[in-house]
Amino acid sequence: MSLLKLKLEEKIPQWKEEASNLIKSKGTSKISDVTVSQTYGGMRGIRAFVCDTSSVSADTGLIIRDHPLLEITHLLPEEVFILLLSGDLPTETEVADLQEQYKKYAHVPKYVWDVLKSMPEDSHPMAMFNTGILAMQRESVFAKKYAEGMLKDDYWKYCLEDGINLLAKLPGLAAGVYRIHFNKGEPIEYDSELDWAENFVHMIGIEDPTGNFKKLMQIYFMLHCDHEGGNVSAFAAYTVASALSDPYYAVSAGLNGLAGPLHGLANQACLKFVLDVLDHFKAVPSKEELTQFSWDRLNSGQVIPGYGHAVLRCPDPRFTAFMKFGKNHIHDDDVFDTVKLLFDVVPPILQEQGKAKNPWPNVDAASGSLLYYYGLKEFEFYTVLFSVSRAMGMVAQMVINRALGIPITRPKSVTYAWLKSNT
Ligand code: HAX
Repeated sequence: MSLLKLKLEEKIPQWKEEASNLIKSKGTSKISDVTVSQTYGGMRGIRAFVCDTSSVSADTGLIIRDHPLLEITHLLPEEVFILLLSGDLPTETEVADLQEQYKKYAHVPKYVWDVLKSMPEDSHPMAMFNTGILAMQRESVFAKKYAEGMLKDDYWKYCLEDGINLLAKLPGLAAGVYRIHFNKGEPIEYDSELDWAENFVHMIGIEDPTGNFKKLMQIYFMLHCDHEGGNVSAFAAYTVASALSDPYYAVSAGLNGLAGPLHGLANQACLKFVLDVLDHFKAVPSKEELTQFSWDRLNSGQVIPGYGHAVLRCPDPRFTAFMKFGKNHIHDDDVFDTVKLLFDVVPPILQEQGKAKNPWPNVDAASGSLLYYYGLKEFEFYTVLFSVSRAMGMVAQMVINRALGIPITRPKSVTYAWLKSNT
């Protein structure tokens, strides 16, 4: 049995007891009121369910299990997954144990490549990635055990088994999507000497003479891992998993949400915007030129990708971490220099325009420029990388929810007529 599973076996009874005591003592206490505007406004700000893996505060951003993100950016993705799930910073032995599990399950079955190769050439990499995940749904142990009549107390165990099995394959699946979609040759097999993120760099087949691309991918996969429970992808996965759809279905559902331009797809839009700027000016523009360019874009009714957020009201710490990486490793690069200039120019413009509640950059404003620098230039692919990482948060959340016995999601909708006569 994996060390992570053993650790959860110890912790889950305590988590269940805490939740049950809280429901007994404070079950009728109110934590939110709902206004008419919220019913028409994306349910923004309504406190309606629990997510313990991470939280996002308006002025700090992402906090993973009580650790503000900027204090733990050194963690490997494997370490952050254990932290998300268990609440503990892992020991070296626990990390090595998870890495062994990943190696055991890393091979992507050939039928997945056959399916992906048969898709039309203009299929989006996100559609291919999600198709790959759905094609593997037949591997779900959770679904098999459910059909055999597993006990409710065992749901989380098979959810975890599927989750680890799936996470193990995601770097390979992502790299394979890249190679097939962009005609880079056959998918490359996993190397058992490398860790999860290093393997992605190995399997995508892009040269990394300095080793810095591997470092970037370690931090990239770490930073995107989770963003509490109410964002589109996490909430979609939460809802689908609550129907006891297995992790393959539920992660895929979440990632279909991540594929939206207001959510994860913004990172491809963001780099495209930066490249459009460079294409327009044929060089890094002056501050005045970029200011005018940004106003023109806003005035034409388009958003500035990579800026704004539904919850944050400060520069996203994930952006800050990427900028730090870029400033340490990248010098004299037009794309990264434009990203830096945008950070000077865009917030005051959005403040002056007065529409966006948050004028600051989000996670997507810088990440693409770093990938581009290391040779991953096909920005249509970027959301797939976001997905590889975000699947960790989704899996962690669904394991905990099954452990706590969270029932099927079913909020109540109301009609316009009901609102008119009841408010
Ligand atoms: N550029 C221009 N206008 C913006 C803006 C931006 N970057 N951000 C917000 N606004 C506008 C909104 O479009 C909205 O305008 P309307 O009233 O005309 O509809 C107004 O400001 C109020 O919006 P808000 O309340 O501040 O923002 P929302 O919570 O509705 O939306 C978004 C949050 C992230 C979707 C939004 O800021 C946006 O579209 N940003 C650009 C796209 C982007 O970067 N998305 C990635 C977000 C991070 C993420 O989830 N990654 O996965």
